[in-house]
Amino acid sequence: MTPFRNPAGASSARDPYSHSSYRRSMLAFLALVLAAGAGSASAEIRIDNAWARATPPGIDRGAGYMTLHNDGEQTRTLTGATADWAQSVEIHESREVDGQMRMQALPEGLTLEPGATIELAPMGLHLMIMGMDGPLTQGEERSLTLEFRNGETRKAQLDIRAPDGTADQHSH
Ligand SMILES: [Cu+2]
Repeated sequence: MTPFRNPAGASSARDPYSHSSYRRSMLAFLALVLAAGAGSASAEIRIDNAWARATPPGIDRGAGYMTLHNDGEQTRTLTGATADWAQSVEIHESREVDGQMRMQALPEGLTLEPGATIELAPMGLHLMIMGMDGPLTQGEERSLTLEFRNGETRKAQLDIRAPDGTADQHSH
């Protein structure tokens, strides 16, 4: 006879729980969608021809080279890299100043506009790898994790080539 006697009480006992549970599952779903979105977005950065020169014993620095393509529609900024076999990795640029090659860090990172291709190569842009735990040996592969400003990361496999790099450099 009085089914609606206390509708507010009944609903307040039940709704907050089911509502928050719904919200929680929606948030979890959204998090999954966002995570999947970030994953596919990172595939828009393409890495080709990643390599480094072999290094002599006793030298704890090396330089990583590669070609980066931004196949996506958003600007990406490479801010640096990490490796579990080195203390730090910085983005550097070599340039000739008064007849001498000088290296300069690029703390602002390296910006890749949509559609851009940037080549990191000897005598120019490179990843300066510092505090290596041992020499780079020809024929091995070393993994670097590239870091982008939006939080994305990409793995690059450096192909370790002959110390003089001649096998891979064409004169030009
Ligand atoms: Cu350098």
